[in-house]
Amino acid sequence: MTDKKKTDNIYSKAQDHIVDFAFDESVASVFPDMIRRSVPGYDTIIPLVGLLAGQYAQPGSRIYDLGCSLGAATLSMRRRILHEDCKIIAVDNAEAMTQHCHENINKEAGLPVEVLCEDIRKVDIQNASVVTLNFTLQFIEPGQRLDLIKKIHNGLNDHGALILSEKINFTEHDEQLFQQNMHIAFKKANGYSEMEISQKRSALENILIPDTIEQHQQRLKDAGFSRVHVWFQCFNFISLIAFK
Ligand code: GEK
Repeated sequence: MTDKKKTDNIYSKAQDHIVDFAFDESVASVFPDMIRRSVPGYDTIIPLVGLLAGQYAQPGSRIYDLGCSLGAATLSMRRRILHEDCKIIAVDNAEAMTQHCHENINKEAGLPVEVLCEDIRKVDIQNASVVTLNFTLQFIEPGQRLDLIKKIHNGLNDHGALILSEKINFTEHDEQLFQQNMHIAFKKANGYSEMEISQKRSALENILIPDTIEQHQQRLKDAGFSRVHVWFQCFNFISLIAFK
């Protein structure tokens, strides 16, 4: 069972070789602590994703949470969607994540939720009114991102919404430096040491590849979305909503 109080100290000891970050059991078991202390605004974004989903969910449709991890966004959306004939599909390709996600979903009642341990690039999307990619697209190979966004666009009903949260880069050097430094300050203020921050940065280097806001906006337009709004930003973390 996921212990919400379990502290992330994965990178607290010096490591000879930093292996690429993996979403395994050691990460899944400390994930709520890790993401809250690492992603500025995460604790605000989660309930607001539920609020947005409640606003845009259409009766009789499907709601997708792609890269669901332990199901935080799924649970938040389930609490806010009032159409009883909606169904949520929560997908993650890390088995450790989906196992904990199942347990979390079963702890409370609500709309039916199907948890799939699958690659989101392979999952079939149809009759969707809301699709959430909450800090997941950044882990997809950059060359494959447009195809995934196009697939989501195709699977959305008219006026359906994609909620896309990401870590971002900035084109302007001084802004990049400022936002990056504030992110590091945020992690230090949350108790991570210099060594933990730098070892985690090395482990994520080839795995988490941020785009700029402009790249996201362009890609969403290229995939066919008609309107794109930035609804949240905290340092180098943003969330967008795009409408079909
Ligand atoms: C939250 N949304 O708490 N297919 C399926 N899942 C994937 C893939 C893929 N190709 N690539 C990565 N993942 C969550 C947080 S975490 C963000 C999302 C973070 C999954 C991966 O296994 C992990 O669980 C998730 O995407 C990213 O709102 O760790 O910074």
